[in-house]
Amino acid sequence: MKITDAKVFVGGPGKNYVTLKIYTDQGVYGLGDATLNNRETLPAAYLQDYLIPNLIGMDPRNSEDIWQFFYRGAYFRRGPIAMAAFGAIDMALWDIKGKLAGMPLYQLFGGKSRDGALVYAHAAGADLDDLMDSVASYVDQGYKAVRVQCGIPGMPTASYAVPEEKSAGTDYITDFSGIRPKVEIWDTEKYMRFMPEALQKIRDRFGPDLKILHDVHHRLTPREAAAFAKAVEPVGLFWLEDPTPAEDQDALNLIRQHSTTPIAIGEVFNSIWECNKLIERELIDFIRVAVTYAGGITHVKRIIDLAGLHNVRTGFHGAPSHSPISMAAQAHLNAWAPNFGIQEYLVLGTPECDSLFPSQHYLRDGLFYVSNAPGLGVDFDEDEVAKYSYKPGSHPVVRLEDGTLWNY
Ligand code: KDG
Ligand code: MG
Repeated sequence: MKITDAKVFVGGPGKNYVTLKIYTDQGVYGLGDATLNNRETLPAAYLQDYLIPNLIGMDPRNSEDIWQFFYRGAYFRRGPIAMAAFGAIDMALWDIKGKLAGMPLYQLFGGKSRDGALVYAHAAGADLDDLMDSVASYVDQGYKAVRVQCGIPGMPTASYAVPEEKSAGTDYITDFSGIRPKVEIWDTEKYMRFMPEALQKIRDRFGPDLKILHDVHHRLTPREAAAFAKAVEPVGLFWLEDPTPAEDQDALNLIRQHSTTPIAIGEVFNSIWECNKLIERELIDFIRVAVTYAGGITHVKRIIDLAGLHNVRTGFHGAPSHSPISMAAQAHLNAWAPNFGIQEYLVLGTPECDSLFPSQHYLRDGLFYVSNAPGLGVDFDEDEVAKYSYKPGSHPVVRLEDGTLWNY
């Protein structure tokens, strides 16, 4: 069996999804997602210029050897661009494998450990009242877990993932007005004074059963993060995400020494070599990698198994920049993984998105149910994608009030 061709498509409704389609001499094809938010053209070029010419003629069933060939063969290894490109190839090869076997992927991993997988939604508000309304709307829809982000009184601009105006919903991150970023102003003291109390008010209003998550988005120093994690202990968070920037992994020691608040990290990690210390030293409770830019199913499965040895559960990244293809790959892993924790999930199911990526996966009462179709269980309409084109966008940058550049 041989790979005869592969094509990359960039575009989608409100997102620059990077979709890879691998064709074979037996008519079976596979789909992969290489979307790297606001840098989408780079994994697309890596696939087109370097990987696809090598892929043609290979036996698609040898997904392990193909992964090793690209990873070891690149010499300059890792990084989000390369790992997203390898990730897309790997997903597509697993999709082909499942279709050849006539089985959904979770069966090839070892079968289902659960029917529905717990997901969390994103609630956000320009102020606390606005956030309460947003949380209430998700609770009414049946969500059991909600991430909460709130505008901070006195902060000169909106902060991470928070709308600038009340009732504007989640102001989601990418600014499509061009590649020059907007500037957000950050003030740690104002955040530290306001946020623990706001989280407690959310707990008081919604009761003990709602799983509440919060993303610090790398904004605190180790000492501040330790103090914050300790201050929010009475709230009983499901997790506190990215309290400090991930480069300094020893920072986590200080947080652990001072608090038992569960910690989730990993959405900016691209390989097992970036998270093995955190996992083996049991400095985190949830690993947040994504199958897209952590090298696909083959590599993320290794991370899941390592995490399982150390009581670390999964909480894969699922920001809306991931297409339904990588969300399907994660859904199969979530159905199988014995150490599954939760899945970040933003409803992608607009009519436009469903027409581009038809599937039978569904969400009910805050749980995600994976399709039983062979392979990933999601398709891709080449005629639909022709309606969209690439739109340059950017994440904001963050500065302190004196102008110092800070972590987005
Ligand atoms: O592109 C960046 C986003 O994916 C990231 O900011 C989202 O932190 C994020 C999250 O937890 O979803
Ligand atoms: Mg995050």
